[in-house]
Amino acid sequence: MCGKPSRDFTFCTQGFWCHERIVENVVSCEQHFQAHETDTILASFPKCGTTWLKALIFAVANRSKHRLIESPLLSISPHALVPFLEFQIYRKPPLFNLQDIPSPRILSTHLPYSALPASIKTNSKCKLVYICRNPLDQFISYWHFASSIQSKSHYSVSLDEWSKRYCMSGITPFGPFWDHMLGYWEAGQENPGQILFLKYEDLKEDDVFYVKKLAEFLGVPFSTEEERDGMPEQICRLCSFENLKDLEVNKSGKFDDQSPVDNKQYFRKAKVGDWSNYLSSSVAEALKNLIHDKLEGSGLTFKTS
Ligand code: PAP
Repeated sequence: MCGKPSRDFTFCTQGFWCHERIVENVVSCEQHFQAHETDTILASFPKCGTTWLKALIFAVANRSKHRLIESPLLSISPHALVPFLEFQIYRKPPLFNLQDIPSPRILSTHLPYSALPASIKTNSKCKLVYICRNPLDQFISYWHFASSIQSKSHYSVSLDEWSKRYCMSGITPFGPFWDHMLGYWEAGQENPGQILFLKYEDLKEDDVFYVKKLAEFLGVPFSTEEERDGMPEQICRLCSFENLKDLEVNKSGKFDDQSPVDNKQYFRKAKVGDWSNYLSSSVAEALKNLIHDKLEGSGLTFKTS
C-alpha cells in the first residue's frame, strides 16, 4: 500500500502522508469497515476543529437521550465519545470495539476522501461531515501541538523548519492539506446530500446557524419548540471552547493510554488569525501563494488577511 518513507511518515498509494505507527490500522480500516446507513462520519484535516465538531455532533444527535445538563460531554472527552477509526478502533487491541458503539454511530477519521473505506463512499445514506480551516491557522495549531508532544521526548523542530517543510512538500499527517481539503470539497459538490462541508472560521462566526444546518443535515432538525426554548444556543454554549476547556475531564488525564496526547492539548487558543502572531511576512507570503496556487479554480477559498 505504501511507498517512499520520509522520517516518521510514509506516503501511501492513496496519496497522503501517514504516520508509520498507524499504517496497519489504516489498511485494516479500509479492508474491514462496513458503514451503516445510519452512521455519521466526521472527517477532518488535523487541527481544524475536530474536537469541537465531535462535541457538536454528539450533542445534536443525542439531545433527545440526554438533557444537556446531564450530557456525557461534561465528564467524557469528545474524543472518547466519537472515536477515530484509524487511531482507536482499527488498532490492536482496539480501545473501542465497533460492536459496543450504540447505533446510530458517530465515528471520526482524519483519512482523506481517497482513502476512505469503500463502504462509506458507496453507502449513500451514511452521512459525512467534513471540517477544514484556514491552512495558516491550521499550520500554527499543528506546530504548537506537535512541539508540545515532541518536547516530551526532548525533540523539537523550529517553526522555520516546519514552514519550509510544509510550504515545499506538504509532509504533515494526512497531508498535503490541499489534497485533503479538495478531495472532500469536490466530493461534497458532487454529493451535497451525503457530505456537509464546513469551515472552522464560519462556525466561529455563527455557530448557531451552523448547528441548525448540522441538525437538518443529520435528519434531526430542531423543532419550533426547541428553537423557541433556545436549544441550538444551549448546545453551542455546552460545546464552546470556553466551556469545554475548563471541564475537569478536558483539563487532566488522557482518553487514550497509548496516545502521547493529554486531553488538555486539544484546547489551546481557538482564535481565527492567530498565525499572524507567529509567522514572518516572508513565510506567510509563501504559504498564501501556496494556498492560492493549490486551490485556484476549485471554488474553495479562505480569508488570509
Ligand atoms: P485534532 O485534529 O488533533 O483532533 P482539533 O480539535 O481539530 O485537533 O484542533 C484543535 C484546535 O481546535 C485548537 O486550535 P488552536 O491551536 O488554534 O487553539 C483548539 O484550541 C481548537 N478547539 C478545541 N475545542 C474547540 C472548541 N470547542 N471551539 C473552538 N475551537 C476549539
